[in-house]
Amino acid sequence: MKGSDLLVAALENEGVQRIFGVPGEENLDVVESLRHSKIELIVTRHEQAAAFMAATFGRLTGHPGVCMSTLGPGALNFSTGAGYALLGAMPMILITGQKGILTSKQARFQIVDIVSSMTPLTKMAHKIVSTATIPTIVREAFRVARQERPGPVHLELPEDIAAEEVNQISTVPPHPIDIPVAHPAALDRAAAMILESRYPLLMLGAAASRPRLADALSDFVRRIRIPFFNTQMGKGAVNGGSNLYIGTAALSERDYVHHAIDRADLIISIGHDTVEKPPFIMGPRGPKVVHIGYIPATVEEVYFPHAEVVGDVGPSLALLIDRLEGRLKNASALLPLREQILAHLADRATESRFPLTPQRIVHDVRQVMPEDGIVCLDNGMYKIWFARNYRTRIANTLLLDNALATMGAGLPSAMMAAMLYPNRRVLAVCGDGGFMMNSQELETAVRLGLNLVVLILQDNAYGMIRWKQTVDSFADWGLTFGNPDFVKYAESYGAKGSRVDSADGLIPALEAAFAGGGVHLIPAPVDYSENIRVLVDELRKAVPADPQKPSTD
Ligand SMILES: Cc1ncc(C[n+]2csc(CCOP(=O)(O)OP(=O)(O)O)c2C)c(N)n1
Ligand SMILES: [Mg+2]
Repeated sequence: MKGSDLLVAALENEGVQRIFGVPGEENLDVVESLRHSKIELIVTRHEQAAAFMAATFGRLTGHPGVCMSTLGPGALNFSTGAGYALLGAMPMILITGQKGILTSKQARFQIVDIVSSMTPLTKMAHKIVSTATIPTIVREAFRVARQERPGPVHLELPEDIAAEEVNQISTVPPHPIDIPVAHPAALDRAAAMILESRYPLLMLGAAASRPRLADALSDFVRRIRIPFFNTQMGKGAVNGGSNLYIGTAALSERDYVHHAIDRADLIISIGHDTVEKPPFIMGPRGPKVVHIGYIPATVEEVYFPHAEVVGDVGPSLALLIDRLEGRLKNASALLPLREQILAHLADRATESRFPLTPQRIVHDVRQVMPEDGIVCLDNGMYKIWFARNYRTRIANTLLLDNALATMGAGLPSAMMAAMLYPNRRVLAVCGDGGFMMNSQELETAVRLGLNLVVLILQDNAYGMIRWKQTVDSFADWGLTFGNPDFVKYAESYGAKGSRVDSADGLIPALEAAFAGGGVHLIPAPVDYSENIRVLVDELRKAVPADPQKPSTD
């Protein structure tokens, strides 16, 4: 047995079934050990995509996804994926190779200090210098990656340690860790504030989307009966409860959902993580906030809760609702605002203008996606529209990144979802900019035989930045580009492609693509003039910048 065999045995011991990556010569011992293992090696066409896929595996399952690269250039290509998992709280293990550490036969060729570069991008970055430590280090890496707040862990395995012969060393068996529930005093304090509140509102943040929380949170929402809104990454955290849904805070202020937020006197904020663009801005005159989370709230200029319930969120919520059920008189005080807020979101959703409006695109995608279908967004202007307007009824059915908010993750995250849920419809929605940042992974998707539809919103521009340019009164300059013929592009990969030529053409194109199976690209032209019309002009008029206290008073 050699070091790499031990590493792979330790990974098998953690239940790892797949590793994504691009090996280099420094990983060849590991590759050979994988060949004799039950773990599948899935090569991607860029390390960034491997990291996005591993992170998404962690996000959707709660178990760390694993990716592997060579030293130097390959490892540096993991940086964005590490940042994505760190800010997004996605458990992941990044394994990178390195030249031997006992001798230096190639001088400094390809050597950069990857452990140092990974240190600020991970929860832990560690160079393995002895085969004897591999079982404990791997166990510790998985423990740290999974522990709240979850995130990435980096392990560097030098090639001579990988190749070193070892006597059999046994792996460390994982055991379940049940984290503590909130303190009774914290629960009592929070319950008292909620009972006193006249206009309570629930907010579901990023950590509310942890896969293991879905049932307990859904139960809490149904029993408390206080209307809820969510942050972008808290979208789709609960199953059902849609009669209490009052909107998504895709903007920080002055959206229709802020009609309710601005009138609330208490916000019960579940799982908010301030990596997200603020869903509302706290100030001296605003509502009180009770933070409920796995970990304490970070204190920010825009977020400084008045009370906290810290501990395992599911069981803590069960204890909290026991203190509240049947005693809440004002639970639905803000519910009358719901219909009016949601009605605005339906505006122009069926308009037959072509190129398509963002509202129509969101509407049509919702028609085509079954309740359990998964939409994975890249980053661009359409993310705001999907966050505001796309309704979800099942947890984790809209995957978006409002943390690192990187372009390029839409396609790889959708590929991972399609691998995990082969019987559900999976749709990637990308801009023409973000799609091209990792479009090479179409080859991986085709090779893996995935069923996946990719909708590319074509404006021949970095649309979101162009929008910001206009909002900030800059000249419209420098942000347009050309595109390949996306249908031919798809075909050249052995995928399929079809164009949308009319407003009524999107639904049939999506339906046909899903029915046909395989990987299917659908480019659709988008009319982004709605960005200014709605998100700037209309909201400026409709939602005052400095709202007075509750008109519902
Ligand atoms: C890797 C990366 N580079 C740059 C940005 C800044 N950025 C945010 S959105 C955006 C434009 C996205 O263009 P596209 O994918 O075409 O979507 P659109 O907004 O046009 O719909 C840019 C450049 C980013 N978020 N991530
Ligand atoms: Mg674009």
